[in-house]
Amino acid sequence: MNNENSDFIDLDFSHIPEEKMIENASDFYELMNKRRTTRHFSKKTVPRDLIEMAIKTAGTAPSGAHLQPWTFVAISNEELKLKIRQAAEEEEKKTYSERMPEAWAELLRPLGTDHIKEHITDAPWVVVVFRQSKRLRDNGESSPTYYSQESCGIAIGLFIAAIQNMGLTTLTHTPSPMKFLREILNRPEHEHAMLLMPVGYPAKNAKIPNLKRKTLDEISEWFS
Ligand code: IYR
Repeated sequence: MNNENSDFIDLDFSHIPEEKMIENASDFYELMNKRRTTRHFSKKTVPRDLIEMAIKTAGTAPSGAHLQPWTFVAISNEELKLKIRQAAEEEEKKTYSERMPEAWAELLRPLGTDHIKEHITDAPWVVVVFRQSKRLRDNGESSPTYYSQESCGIAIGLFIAAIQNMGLTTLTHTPSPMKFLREILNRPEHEHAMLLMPVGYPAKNAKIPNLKRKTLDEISEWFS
């Protein structure tokens, strides 16, 4: 291994007995299998500390060349949430009524989605993830980042798991196109909004579509 230019330290790794691994794995699966996406959020407030922990957890994700090409923007300000909702609904109205081909629309009908985005103003927090397509060097010039889509995707997965683990819920909303988020949230040109996640408690009578997940057999192939 070429580590001439590197600073290496010992890996801190705890070995767990196999029975305990199985128990942990099963508990974690049960927790994640309970996760569902609801569009119905309560207005009950959530302490900022919890959102900070979820963002810190997301920030532990591996990333291309360890560039950590993400910015998480957390919003609880009511006026700003309303501004974002109005801009998202304006775009989504065009998407649902004009831009969405029938092959796409037919899949969304059973999920009950539409251009009305109450969750953006109902949820106490909205977290917008920006992907950094470039990095700014110390000399002020910019260079590319690598695998930023993959890196941000992994970080978002960890964020969702952290939210589930702390007993809250979130929704992965993709208003399209989402350029308006960069403008409203005042982010630089090289940052691209990837996903908007309302975070909070589900509403009392929150509903979800009656969906089934694919089985292990359906999602895997094995060569052993
Ligand atoms: N971006 C829209 C439409 C939408 C697209 C897919 I694919 C979904 O699974 C759900 C919604 C929206 O967020 O409503």
